[in-house]
Amino acid sequence: MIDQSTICAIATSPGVGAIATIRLSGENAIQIADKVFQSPAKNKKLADQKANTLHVGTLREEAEIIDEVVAALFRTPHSFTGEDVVELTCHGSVYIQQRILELLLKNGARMARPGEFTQRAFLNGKMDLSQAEAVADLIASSNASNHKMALKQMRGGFSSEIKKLRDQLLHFIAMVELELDFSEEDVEFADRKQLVDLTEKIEQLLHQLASSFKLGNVLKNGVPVAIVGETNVGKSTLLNAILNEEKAIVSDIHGTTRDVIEDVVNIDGTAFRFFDTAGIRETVDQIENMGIERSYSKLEQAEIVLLVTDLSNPIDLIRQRVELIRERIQDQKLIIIGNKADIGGNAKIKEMLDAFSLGENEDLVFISAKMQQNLEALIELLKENAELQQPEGTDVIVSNIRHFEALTNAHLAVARVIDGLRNGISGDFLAQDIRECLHFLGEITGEISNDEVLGHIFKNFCIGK
Ligand SMILES: Nc1nc2c(ncn2[C@@H]2O[C@H](COP(=O)(O)OP(=O)(O)OP(=O)(O)O)[C@@H](O)[C@H]2O)c(=O)[nH]1
Ligand SMILES: [Mg+2]
Repeated sequence: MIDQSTICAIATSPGVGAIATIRLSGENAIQIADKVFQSPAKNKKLADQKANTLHVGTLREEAEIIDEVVAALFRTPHSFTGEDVVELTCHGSVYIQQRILELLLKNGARMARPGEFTQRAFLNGKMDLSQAEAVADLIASSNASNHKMALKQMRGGFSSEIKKLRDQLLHFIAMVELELDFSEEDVEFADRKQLVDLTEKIEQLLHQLASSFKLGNVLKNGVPVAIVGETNVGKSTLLNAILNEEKAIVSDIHGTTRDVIEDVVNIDGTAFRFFDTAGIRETVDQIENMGIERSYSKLEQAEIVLLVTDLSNPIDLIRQRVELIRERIQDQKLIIIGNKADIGGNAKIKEMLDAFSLGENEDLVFISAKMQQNLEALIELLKENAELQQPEGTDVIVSNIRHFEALTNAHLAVARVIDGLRNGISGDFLAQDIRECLHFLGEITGEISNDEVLGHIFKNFCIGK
């Protein structure tokens, strides 16, 4: 049952602004607005006005004028929530915003819960679940690429493909189930050849979508960059220099950083997530060893590894450290950094250039993290290596972990269907596998959902959205 009560909330960001918007949605939205809104033309009521119109007027509590406002009027079903909606745009003082909210509450509205406007939009069929989730992503988007991705998803790019597949499968399950009803007669309504073709097509698409998640995750959370190396080489100094703040503790004591420290930086529209890790060395300290384990696991999860070395160390030691990390690198980009160039001197740089022949996926750069020298060269390398490859075959990118899990489950189920078809399993088993596949696909768009899942999704919204 959809809650019909009229809800209200400040929809613009909290605090003082030039203007602010208060949203009112529900069965009595227009009547409630009429109780407090007065047009300069006496007797003009919002209730008598056409949809999608703007009206200037005052908001009053009894005789007192609270503010001059613009009321935007939307009527069901043509509004964001699908209900009657009035948006009151007032002057942005916090006092005015609060007074208007109180006034609306007094006149019969109630405060909206986080995400309740979007939840109603979903429940009223204005958007499917993956689109509703994209609204949250869109609001949270902090750089050009995840803005684009969220916008595309909100406009339905992602779910329309899923829906199409699901409809085709629904057609087949109806046929297969019909066969079961006529099981004595040994008929085949569902053309097995066509079913094989369809499921193989679905399998391929699900595979592509699921594999786009790696990219989607990067777009949403930033390109993961691990800063690793020996103790005291200047990893934390480098993190601070990139972030331009004293985020991590720096000291000349070996083993200063014990746990992973992370932060996101936006560089020319691409988000990078940096992980400063515990320095790697032989130690009997249990806590430090746990930290070192984490350093290795961050290295494995990263797309780009910054291996920091200290130019004031003997070249043999540096080489040994580099080899240690190289062994752990799989397909990550490795950028070897000769740090402390300010005290290492040119002779050491030359020595290091001679000592390393770089692999295809490797680079070498010399900097001084402390003096902030040549950081631009490092940033350039980061940018070059963050150019993301769009997975082939689909321009849709999955960025939501819930979708990824449902896609993976659907993928497993469709693989079982294909297997079953190849081995000629009986119709009832086939139907069961198809049902399962349908279930997981439906979870993504919200055709199959439960209150727990919905509650979880919408509670992450902010109030007013
Ligand atoms: N001269 C010079 N000193 C540096 C540079 N970068 C870092 N240092 C110094 O090196 C010491 C260690 O720096 P940290 O950033 O704490 O090193 P770390 O790699 O994070 O060390 P652990 O956390 O112990 O693994 C500090 O005294 C820094 O001031 C540099 O570019 N030049
Ligand atoms: Mg450190």
